[in-house]
Amino acid sequence: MKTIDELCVNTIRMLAVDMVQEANSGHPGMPMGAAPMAHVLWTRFLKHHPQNPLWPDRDRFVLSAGHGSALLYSLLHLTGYDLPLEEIKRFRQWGSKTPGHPEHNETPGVESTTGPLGQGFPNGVGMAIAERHLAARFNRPGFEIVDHYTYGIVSDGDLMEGVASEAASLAGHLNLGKLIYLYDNNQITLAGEARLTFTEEVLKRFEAYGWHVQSIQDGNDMDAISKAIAAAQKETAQPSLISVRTHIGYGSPQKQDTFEVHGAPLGPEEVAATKKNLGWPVEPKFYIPDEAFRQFRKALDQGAKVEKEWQSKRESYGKAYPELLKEWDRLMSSKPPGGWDKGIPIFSPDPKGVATRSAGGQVMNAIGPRLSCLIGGSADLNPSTNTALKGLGNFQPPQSGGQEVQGAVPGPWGYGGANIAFGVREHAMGSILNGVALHGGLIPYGSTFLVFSDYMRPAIRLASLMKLHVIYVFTHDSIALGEDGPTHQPIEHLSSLRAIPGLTVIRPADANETTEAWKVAVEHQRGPVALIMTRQVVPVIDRSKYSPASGVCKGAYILADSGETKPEIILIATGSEVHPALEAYEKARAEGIKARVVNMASWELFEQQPENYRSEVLPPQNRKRISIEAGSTHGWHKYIGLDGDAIGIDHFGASAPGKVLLEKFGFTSENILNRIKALLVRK
Ligand SMILES: Cc1ncc(C[n+]2csc(CCOP(=O)(O)OP(=O)(O)O)c2C)c(N)n1
Repeated sequence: MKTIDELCVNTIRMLAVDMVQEANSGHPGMPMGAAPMAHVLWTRFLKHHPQNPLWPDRDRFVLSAGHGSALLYSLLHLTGYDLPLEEIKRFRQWGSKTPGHPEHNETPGVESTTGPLGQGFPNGVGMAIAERHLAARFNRPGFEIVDHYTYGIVSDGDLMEGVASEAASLAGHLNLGKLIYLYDNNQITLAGEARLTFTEEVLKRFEAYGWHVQSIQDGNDMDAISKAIAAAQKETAQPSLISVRTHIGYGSPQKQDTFEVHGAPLGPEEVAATKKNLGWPVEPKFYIPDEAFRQFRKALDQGAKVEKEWQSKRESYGKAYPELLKEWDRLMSSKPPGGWDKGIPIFSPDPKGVATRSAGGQVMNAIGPRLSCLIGGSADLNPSTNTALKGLGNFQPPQSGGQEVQGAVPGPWGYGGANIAFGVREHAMGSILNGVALHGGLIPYGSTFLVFSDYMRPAIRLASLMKLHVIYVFTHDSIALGEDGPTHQPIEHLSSLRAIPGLTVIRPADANETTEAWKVAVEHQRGPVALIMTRQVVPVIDRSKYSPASGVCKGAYILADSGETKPEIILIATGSEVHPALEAYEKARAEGIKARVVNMASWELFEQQPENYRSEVLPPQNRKRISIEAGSTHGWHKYIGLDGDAIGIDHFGASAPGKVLLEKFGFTSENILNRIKALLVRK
């Protein structure tokens, strides 16, 4: 005689099996093994309301092992999210709400896009950070309007990935006690037994990170799982990892505990054998017993109840703290407050100039307090990237240290702090930023040297895919960083970031353009923005002589133009190379050459402009064009065409002072002028 819980667990299992079989594609093994822990978590602990998946104080659930999507879709359908059985039957099909891996924005209730192993883990860390930060700022005694857990299911593969280790180390340091992960310890991966590759003591490793760890030997023992989650909740100072020994493909007579069941349908015969083995009717497919359905759907009433309780708490909070509630609502609406950019710095023309990284630091510090939703930091590079928000405090566990710690940012110490010290963990930083953005209420930013954006690329890609409002500040943006040499000098990075769909890359030329770029970054809500900053000083352009910096918001604009007649040559430059381009333009003009300088700070923003604007800036008939950018020329032919010339650097840099390198590699007005002349005489 099966208990109702066992019936529910088998319902999840068999739905997943049928989904994968129907699609003839997918991963049945993980859902079959992990169904009991998922069932316990979702029906006994998870605070959620299927009819209102975005309710702000819901618990967050991340399926880090995203290949087990059939598990998540089964749970979403069964508990009453807007995911009808039709969608379950259309698993992995064109236009369905049940894509191969869970996709945020596509399926109600999917908190994060997962599938690249390891990423969901730090996403949850980001969510837990956001929760603690908002709780510290908004909760008041008796009014805990921010008070939820972040749960996840992680797999062997997740825990093998380095990004999870980085994030686990930081989560332990930060004492994120409301983060609880269940480890689907089935000891099988895609290509074989974990024994081939993964024999370390995982729990000891997590213990060393400062996690609270527990182990359950029988993955079908739901009481043990329940007790462990309850114990994890009680442990408030440490994040929790609960290892649950499961069996991949549980119930399949031929395939349980084999790697074949990880990522391939069982096949009709084995589906039938598995169903018989678990006491399940072979037909109909997608069978959901009424009793199990009713049990799962209790989530609707329970969800409505907890949300209602929260809503009334919110109302009385609003009576006691009307200003705070207004601020909370504003944050959750993801809109910057009116006049948020008041007091944003305007820089006077200055031929000596200022590095855009330090202009950026000044801008951030001017807007941070008024915005009050900016939170982030650097991967141990604050003194170089200039991204500390002074006075806004350190996001640190309250009891852990204090202002005497070197490198601490002036301001309070505790979860209310807006400065997150990520340590030397670029990859986790990127994925944690995604988690903070997914949580809602905050605009996360992260900074490092442009060359190290490679270390966080998987996270940037996912931020773009999810259209998250994340801001990256990448400094030391070219060979001009100098003596650190080619290991630190970005070459292909601008081009490779531009290749990520949905990422907006902006490379301002001077301090005032940095201000404009930040304005775009704050207001841009359709995906991440990468701000690319110089290490070296660059002149502050005299805008009485040249066009205003506000042109940056259009991506490209005519900065200088020699007269009414059409130019003979167009120089297209970005960032620090706008300055030698301007110098070359002046020299060319003095020699009677009609030139135009187009400052193309952002390809992506330019592409969004109407056709007539784009052809005004770059008239199609004008084929003599030169791009100037201290990076790979890859991609520039899109704008300079077959008849153009690209001044760039298609090899690694060298260790020498920045000025010398710029000279040696041709980023001087003299060289640009020579190239102008050469292009003009070219047939
Ligand atoms: C970053 C990344 N590398 C490789 C893969 C391909 N892949 C999908 S699942 C998997 C391993 C599966 O092992 P585990 O995480 O233990 O899941 P289980 O076999 O238990 O379902 C691999 C290598 C991936 N999804 N992401």
